[in-house]
Amino acid sequence: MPDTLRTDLDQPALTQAMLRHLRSSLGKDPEHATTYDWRMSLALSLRDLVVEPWFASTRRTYDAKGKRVYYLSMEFLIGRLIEDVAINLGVEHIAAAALAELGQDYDRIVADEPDAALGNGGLGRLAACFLDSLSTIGIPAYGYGIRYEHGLFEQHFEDGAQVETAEKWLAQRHAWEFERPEVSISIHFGGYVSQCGEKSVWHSDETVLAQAYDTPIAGWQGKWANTLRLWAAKPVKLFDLESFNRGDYIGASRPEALARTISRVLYPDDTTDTGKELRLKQEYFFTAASIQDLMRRFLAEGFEIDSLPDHVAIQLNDTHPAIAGPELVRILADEHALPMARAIEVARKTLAYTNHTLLPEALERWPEGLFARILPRHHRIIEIIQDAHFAAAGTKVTIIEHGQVKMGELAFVMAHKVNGVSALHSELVKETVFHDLHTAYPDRIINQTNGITPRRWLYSCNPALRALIDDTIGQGWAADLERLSELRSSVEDAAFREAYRAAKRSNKERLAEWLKARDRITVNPDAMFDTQIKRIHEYKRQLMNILETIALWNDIRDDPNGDWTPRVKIFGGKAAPGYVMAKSIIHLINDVAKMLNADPTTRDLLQVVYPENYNVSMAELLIPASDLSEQISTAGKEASGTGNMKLSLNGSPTIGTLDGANVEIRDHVGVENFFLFGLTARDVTKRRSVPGFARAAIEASPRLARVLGQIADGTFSGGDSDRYAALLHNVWDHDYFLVTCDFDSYFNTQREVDGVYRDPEAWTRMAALNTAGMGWFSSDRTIRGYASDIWNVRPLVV
Ligand code: Z15
Repeated sequence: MPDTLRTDLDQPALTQAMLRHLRSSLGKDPEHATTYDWRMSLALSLRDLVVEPWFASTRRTYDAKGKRVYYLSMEFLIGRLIEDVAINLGVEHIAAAALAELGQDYDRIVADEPDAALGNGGLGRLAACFLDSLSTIGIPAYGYGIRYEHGLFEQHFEDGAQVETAEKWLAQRHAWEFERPEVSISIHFGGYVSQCGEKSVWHSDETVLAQAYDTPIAGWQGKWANTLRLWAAKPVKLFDLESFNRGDYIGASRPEALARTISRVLYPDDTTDTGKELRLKQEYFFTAASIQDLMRRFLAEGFEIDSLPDHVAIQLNDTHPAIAGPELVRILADEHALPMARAIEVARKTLAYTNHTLLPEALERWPEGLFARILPRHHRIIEIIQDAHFAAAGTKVTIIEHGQVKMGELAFVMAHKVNGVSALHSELVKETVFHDLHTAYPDRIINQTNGITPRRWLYSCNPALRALIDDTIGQGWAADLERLSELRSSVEDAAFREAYRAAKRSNKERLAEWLKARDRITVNPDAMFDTQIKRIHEYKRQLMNILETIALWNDIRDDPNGDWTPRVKIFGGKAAPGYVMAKSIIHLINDVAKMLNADPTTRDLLQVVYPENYNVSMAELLIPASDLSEQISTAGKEASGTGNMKLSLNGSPTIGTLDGANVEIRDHVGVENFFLFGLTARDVTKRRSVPGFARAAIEASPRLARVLGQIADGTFSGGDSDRYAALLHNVWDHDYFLVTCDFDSYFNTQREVDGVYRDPEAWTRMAALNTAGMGWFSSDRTIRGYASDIWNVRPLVV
């Protein structure tokens, strides 16, 4: 049996496979098939191609007795898969031709697939990029997460305000997964712990089943495939017949509804913690299921229990699965009779933790009472872990304090390595959130700068640039992205620059057509497309961007015949439904858009576009079409950013602060190809301690003062001077994220951007040097770093 992809697949074979699936899996004949039917036939046919390399990878791991990596994440923001799988298997042209032969349009079929939106933003998308790289490099790995029935909510605008509706990707069959009814694991909650001699016994009072659904994840050229295993919550008892017979029909289905609630919906908060009981249950549910599952696999291979860290590496994606520490200790000590101290040591050698934020509101803390009620045995084990940590490190850093269980501290103490996600962030982790723990364990914190998969974020989403790169440096760069540096020597070639511009231009036209068709918005592809796409958060400062937009509008109106550089300001992103300030910023952007886009004197020079429901698929369209990348967070607040990498790679120079991975991007693309502005992380801390800093900055900036005055007097809200009162109060009297202090520097740097953009040759050089300099930011490099510095695993394919 071949253990890599069959390359002999031709178009007739794929056509036959699709017709077969249409009949036998969809129950349709071609005459009555809908777009959905064709899309499912294609997806199922492609899935068939992954099964062979998938089995082969499992066999090879088993034969090599290789170490496996388990990536535990509450979020996997996958997006669509048809194009991704077709490209990884090298059959996209065959797929398009096969559909054409069947009278179907490939692009329409691809676009019919709903996004798998099982994540909020950067953290979830990073997990998806990591899955792609793990399979590309050939590291035996499982992604473990939750099969949410509803992914991230859909965003609509009503009179400019965000409203949310439930997402329903599972209203249709999910083509890529295999249901595993036989993999059904009991997860316990509540109850009490009794002592039976030395032994502690947990008597729970609630049980739900975790049922596995597997999606194969094929890497580049299908040489390897790993598994994404997502857990769905099911009831132990499907239906209460007794209640039904009594005539209580709703009561009869109550156990089912209750159990299923655990995997019902993704919490829509990104970098904030709501401290909800159901969230704790979700975290324990998927973590416990994953650990039981991997322990079963480990024990089935007949290894000694002590050798767990030689065969298993568990990576915790943020603190959400931090309960893995006490759960693993519980299994080792209570179920396998390891002495407690030894259990803690073995667990620690197996576990590692990635920190993704310094924002205090993201670091999870549970009220101790709630925690002990839901997980009584784990509560006790955490006390034991804490005592062992006190004894070993002689520190005062607690895990349980002031009636709270601190999950960040727990994750840190139970991990043999803790990593930050950019060079700056990792240093700040040492200096701030984990300062004392770092002093106690000075070798524990390391850095692994984030990366992005070049397959989805260039090769697939930007075919125009892909073709130019192929023509210029040949193929092979998609799995060896540092080769993009070979483009540097072509940047002085006028014909190359002409072709680079043409590729960007075609992407901008593609976006313009999409905006026209979907939202009836007309944009001019000659204007600069200036893009800020990310979750809406005060620290990311979309507010500063829209304030700068208003200031520019004022300047243009004051001098309509000046030498202006036409711009389209593009915004994309969702706010957490409970995040009032972020929703107010969305409303303001939409209000400003309405005003500016209707102004006949300025609308050809400055336009604001905010398409609703930004998601992975929209990103794949916006990023290749963008000219300028907005990465303007308050220095010290964005742990890394990964959209910054996607935009730069696709030829959008950055206007940005020295924050997160911006610092390293600037080093790689060259400081002259990056528009730097603003306070540094150290300046920020200093400035905050100056009383009245915001008021002072506003009074020193007539431009900013004017803009704030216009918002206050209702210029953008139809005369309603109340609408933004809270937002304005915040800017004048609080401004924690220093929008006021960075405003002038940002405005002036934007005018520098205008100047360079007016010189197409200079701009193209800069854009192309961004592409050429970004090779290091492949998530393949990141995963190699984790493999050597944290997991101690080696790839099984070369
Ligand atoms: C999230 O998307 C990120 C951090 C978090 O703690 C949570 Cl809960 C969600 C983001 C960071 O904000 C971003 O800077 C980083 O690039 C991304 O994680 C991946 O590391």
